[in-house]
Amino acid sequence: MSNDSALNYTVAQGRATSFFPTFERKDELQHATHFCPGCGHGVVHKMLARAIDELAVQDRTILVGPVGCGVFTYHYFDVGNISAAHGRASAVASAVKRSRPEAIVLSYQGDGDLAAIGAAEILHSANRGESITVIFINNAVYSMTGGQSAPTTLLGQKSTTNPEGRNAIPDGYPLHVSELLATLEAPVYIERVGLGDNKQLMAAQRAIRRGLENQVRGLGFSFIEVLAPCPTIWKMNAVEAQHWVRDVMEKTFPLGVMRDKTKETEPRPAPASAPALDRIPGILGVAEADLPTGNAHVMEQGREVDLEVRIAGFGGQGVLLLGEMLAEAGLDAGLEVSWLPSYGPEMRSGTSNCHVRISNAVIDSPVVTSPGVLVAMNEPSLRKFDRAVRPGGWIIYNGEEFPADCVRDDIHVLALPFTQIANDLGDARAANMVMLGALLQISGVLPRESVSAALRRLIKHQRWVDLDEKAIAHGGSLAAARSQEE
Ligand SMILES: Cc1ncc(C[n+]2csc(CCOP(=O)(O)OP(=O)(O)O)c2C)c(N)n1
Repeated sequence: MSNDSALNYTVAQGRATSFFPTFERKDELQHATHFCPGCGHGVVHKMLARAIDELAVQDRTILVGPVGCGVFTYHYFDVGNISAAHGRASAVASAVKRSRPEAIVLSYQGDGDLAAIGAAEILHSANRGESITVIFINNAVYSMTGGQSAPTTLLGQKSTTNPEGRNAIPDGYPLHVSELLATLEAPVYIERVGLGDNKQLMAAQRAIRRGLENQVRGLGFSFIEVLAPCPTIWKMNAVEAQHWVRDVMEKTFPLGVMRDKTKETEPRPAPASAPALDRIPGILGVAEADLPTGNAHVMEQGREVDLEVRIAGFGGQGVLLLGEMLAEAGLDAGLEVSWLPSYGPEMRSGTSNCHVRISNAVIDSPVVTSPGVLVAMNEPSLRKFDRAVRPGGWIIYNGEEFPADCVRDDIHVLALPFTQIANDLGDARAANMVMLGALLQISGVLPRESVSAALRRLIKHQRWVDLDEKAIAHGGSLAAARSQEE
């Protein structure tokens, strides 16, 4: 190990402590990373790990990883790891930093992730001056998906989506993210570095360390853009790709410090903690009694409630409203609830489903994988989810006949032509409410008053309120009759 005080960095041999000793992704690859030879990600990973070690912040570092070739940060860094949805890493990092001000929070992102789908997130995170450190890997392409154009693709550079090369008209110019962010007032430190030769590598290590150091000092937003080789997609060998960074990329993206306010910036105060719940009516300027979720019909104490429901059907059948009604009624009853909608891509007639949980304990996850009750509004939805229903559970199915190959002997089934029944009551569109009535009867967890209150809150037209009340009551009696048959 040697120490060069003039450059103020340490050349360390061996594995950084903040790397895991092995990569647990594939048995035969414990000794190797998933990166291609010469990939800039691997180099930056090493620099980042070294900076974390040198600043002794491994125990309090939280790394938010991207979608892209950098997606596996959690396989390598022995720190707190979070995977963000594509483009959202800086927004996730902002939230993490606000709730854990003592943590060193890093957002690690590629140019597709940060400059394309995540352009809004990075712009606003920077503009808010969030006290996070962003490492931006600019390799001028979408690598993970096979080399499509990125916002940073150079003029003339070929890609799978632009085989003749990028043209300013109609493709626009390479996006200079560092320069763009440097027009904002809040960022404290912005630097673009490269991995094009040894001199650049040393400057990159220094910049990454500074980015972290700024956060250790409690300063605001730090951003380090790294021009990084991607030999595989660029169709070069590792040495050619490194030289391309230095000789070609750098001409479009000049290296250097674009912003340095670290000397004159005071540490940012930690964010105020969220107000106590009992202060919220005062802040909103309303009397507690007027709050919309008044828990008006609180269930009797001590009764265990744990209802997990999956509701599925075509868009337009009122699947989401059924779930919302259930959750709203649960809220009214003073219970913990979650409602998680899942839409198909089509506006109408696509599939749609939602997850609802109602419990008197805190809900850990809104995802319902093994429902106690499945409400299937059509056959495809039944076939999609029937096997997931837990033993002893119920399927409420909208159909005259329950398909023979879906029959199970460890669950209960209520199969009725609910659309026809609703039509006879006045409108086929109330089928969801007839099914809700059956579900309420079967589960028996929610007071009638809570259901009425939810109905009145969610449905605006009196004609529908009246019809839905009738439909819910009718669904309840159909289910009660079915239970007596059992
Ligand atoms: C919402 C969403 N859209 C698109 C994709 C497909 N996708 C995966 S990675 C990627 C681009 C990654 O490019 P970049 O951020 O430059 O990272 P690199 O692989 O080059 O390191 C895309 C478009 C996705 N996973 N999710």
